[in-house]
Amino acid sequence: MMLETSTAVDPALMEEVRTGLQQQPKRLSSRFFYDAEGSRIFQAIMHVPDYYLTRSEYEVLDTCKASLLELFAPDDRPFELVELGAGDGLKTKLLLDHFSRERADFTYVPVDISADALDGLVADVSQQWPDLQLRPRHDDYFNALDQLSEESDARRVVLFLGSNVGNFSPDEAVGFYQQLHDRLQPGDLVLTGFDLQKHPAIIHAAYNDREGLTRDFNLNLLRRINRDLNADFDLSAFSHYETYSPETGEARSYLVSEKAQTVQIGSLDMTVPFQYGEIIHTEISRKFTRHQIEQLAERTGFSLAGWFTDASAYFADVVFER
Ligand code: AVI
Repeated sequence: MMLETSTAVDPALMEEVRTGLQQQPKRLSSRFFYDAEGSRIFQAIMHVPDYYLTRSEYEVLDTCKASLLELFAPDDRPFELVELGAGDGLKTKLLLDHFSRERADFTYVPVDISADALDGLVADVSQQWPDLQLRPRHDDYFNALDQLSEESDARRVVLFLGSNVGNFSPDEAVGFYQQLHDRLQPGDLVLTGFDLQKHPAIIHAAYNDREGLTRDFNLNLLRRINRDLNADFDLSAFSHYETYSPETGEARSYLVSEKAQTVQIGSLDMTVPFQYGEIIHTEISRKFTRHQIEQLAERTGFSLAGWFTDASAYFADVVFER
């Protein structure tokens, strides 16, 4: 996930709203969930009991941190730990803490397009581990990787945690790993957090939490559009609706119009009609089988170098080798 906290209007958001609300069915990408308020709600979601993903991945990393270090640094070779997305604190810190205690020779390179998210993380990490080598990159993921390859020949270990890969369509996921493959050297590694397919009721509950935080997270997208694009969405006239299909492994989030209504988007000079019950599709959160993960590695030129799960096998952290 890339966090955005700037208040300037994002031209990509304008384009997304202009095109997405003219499509049938209407759609808006979950990429735009993460303004300052959306990022705050997502941090809270990670702690609600129904949202098992963060807890499960924490368990995986905690139980497997020693094996991960052996994979990352055989013979104590130096490595660069490049984290895509500035990290959500606890999970990354668990690894930084273990690697530092073991005196591993590594540089931590958090990459994010949000300067705010990066600054917060850097302040925090340098306070907790003053001796850690830290090289933050305020950049797009792939630009940052391009530059890294020109700067050093240490082994790169790329972290892409939190099931962020689940928010890609299957084609986007293949494109993402192909781009990583192009930028890495033979022997470099990628550690990805994948949410696994499991009892559908458990997955469904994670996106319909009893606290209603996922609903607030989804509706916040309309609040953002009201603020950034001078629109007049009535948030009380839209509801959160979630489906999970155990056949496709896709959890899908929608906003549903609770009445026939018309919304004005001032900055785009646009009027958007909604029928009663009409949807805006906002997010896909894909859940994977081991076979699908193996196929993804194979199709994008990686081999599977490590497979780690929690005791319930809800979540897998998987190491691909270039
Ligand atoms: C960031 N991403 C992996 C989360 C997910 O589970 O798809 C975002 C989220 N959406 C609803 N709850 C959390």
